[in-house]
Amino acid sequence: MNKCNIGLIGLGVMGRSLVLNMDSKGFSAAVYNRTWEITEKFTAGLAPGKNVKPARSLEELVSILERPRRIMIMIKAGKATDAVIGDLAPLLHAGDVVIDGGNSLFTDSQRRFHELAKQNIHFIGIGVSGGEEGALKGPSLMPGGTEEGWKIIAPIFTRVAAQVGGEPCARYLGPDGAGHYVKMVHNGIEYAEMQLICEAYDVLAQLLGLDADRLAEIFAKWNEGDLESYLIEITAQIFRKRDPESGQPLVDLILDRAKQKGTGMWTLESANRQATVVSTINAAVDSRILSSQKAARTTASKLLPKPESAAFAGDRAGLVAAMHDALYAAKLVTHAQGVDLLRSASTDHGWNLDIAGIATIWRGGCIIRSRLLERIREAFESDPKLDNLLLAPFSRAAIEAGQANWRNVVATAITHGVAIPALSASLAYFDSLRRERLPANLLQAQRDFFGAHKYERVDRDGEFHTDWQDETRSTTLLK
Ligand code: NBP
Repeated sequence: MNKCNIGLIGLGVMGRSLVLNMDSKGFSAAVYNRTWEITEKFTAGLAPGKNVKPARSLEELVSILERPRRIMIMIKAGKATDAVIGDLAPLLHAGDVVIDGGNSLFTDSQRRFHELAKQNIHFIGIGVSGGEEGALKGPSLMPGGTEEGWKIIAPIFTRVAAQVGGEPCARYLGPDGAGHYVKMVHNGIEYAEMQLICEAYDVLAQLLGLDADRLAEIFAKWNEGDLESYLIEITAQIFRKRDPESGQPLVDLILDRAKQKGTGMWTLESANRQATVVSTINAAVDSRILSSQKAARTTASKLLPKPESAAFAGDRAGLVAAMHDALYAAKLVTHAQGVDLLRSASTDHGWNLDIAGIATIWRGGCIIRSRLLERIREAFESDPKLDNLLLAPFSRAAIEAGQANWRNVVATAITHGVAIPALSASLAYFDSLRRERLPANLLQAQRDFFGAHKYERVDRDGEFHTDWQDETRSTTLLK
């Protein structure tokens, strides 16, 4: 019997789609699922000619794979993945490759990488983005782990991935948890971009009273320009969808309570540890949390005072155009913060992440794919040491052209009491970054006042402490 090119464990929606994708590219797959009936049903339902073989046990799966074995685990992240790796590892040989495609925490991937290395088994933690359709037709793949392991699986995964401009949206990113880290930051950016779009919708709907049909037109138009992206495109489609029973726009009937699975929160936790600012992503996570507190909001909506401003009486078309520029500027800030986080983690973990390469594999297949990523790739290819994405010539030109509109949108929304946490956080980041001097001088004085934490001065070297309450005693130079 011919042995299969790859084994896949876990036949949820992602596992099934990836197997079909691999088969369509000419790779044979052996599949195993904890619940046999699911494996049986999946393989029995396949069209004739598909090169997919069912396995009833991990032992059987391992026995029908060519060597070195490539085995992809596509199940619930966390303990379930550890349990499967624990059962699988004793069945493998040195040189085999274990690939975890779940949404695993990067520190779990680091641990698994080192544990499997003791057995000379290659571990690849691969971030998979694009949902069910991406998995089926071509996802963005973010692999990290042993470089040798990647070379063994690359012939399959570079074919399975989305292709943009003849290049696969899959490339080796770095050792141990690098792939899952990049996927985590991808998801953080995804959170921020979704929130920014929701804020644009809210401002246009609340202040201009635009209905779903008009919003669909605006988003579709935006998708033809600099804002072109998967998320803007699907947003236009969402506005067009009608509830079949009532005929109303379906979006208007959806409860305003958002859920999250945790990757946004992981991004914030990591950013905190890295002392990196991801304020737009932070605002997006906060917004989901606040949205989930529906009962508290319902009570507060009846009790808290509203702003006194009258209905919006400004230039309606101007506000729509301004929102375009505000969204683009905030999108730049979101990516600048994401890049910053990737770089600081890369330095700390020794991953040597290539930002232009990451932008390249995010251009297709994934949820944050957008026209902007091509610009980001170009910017970091021409200047790999670029300090901050906002300093790239194209970013500066875009913000120069759009900053009045960005400010106008933020000011208008705030005056009228429409919350725009991500749009305003991104502007605050920009306004802080571009200031040589921030009010942290006063902050240092406060810290020194109550905690003798010392401060530095602008006019001389050293660290100083002042007795702020005693007029007779002056500043002390401490070292
Ligand atoms: P699910 O996350 O819903 O997981 C379903 C699979 O996990 C089934 O095969 C199930 O087996 C298996 N499983 C579970 Br649950 N607990 C297990 C255990 N203790 N031991 C062995 N198998 C176990 O599937 P999915 O939506 O296809 O996602 C798979 C992975 O891909 C997840 O980590 C997910 O976060 C990630 N991901 C998902 C998407 C997406 O859009 N859905 C995108 C990118 C990444 P059973 O059939 O026996 O219950």
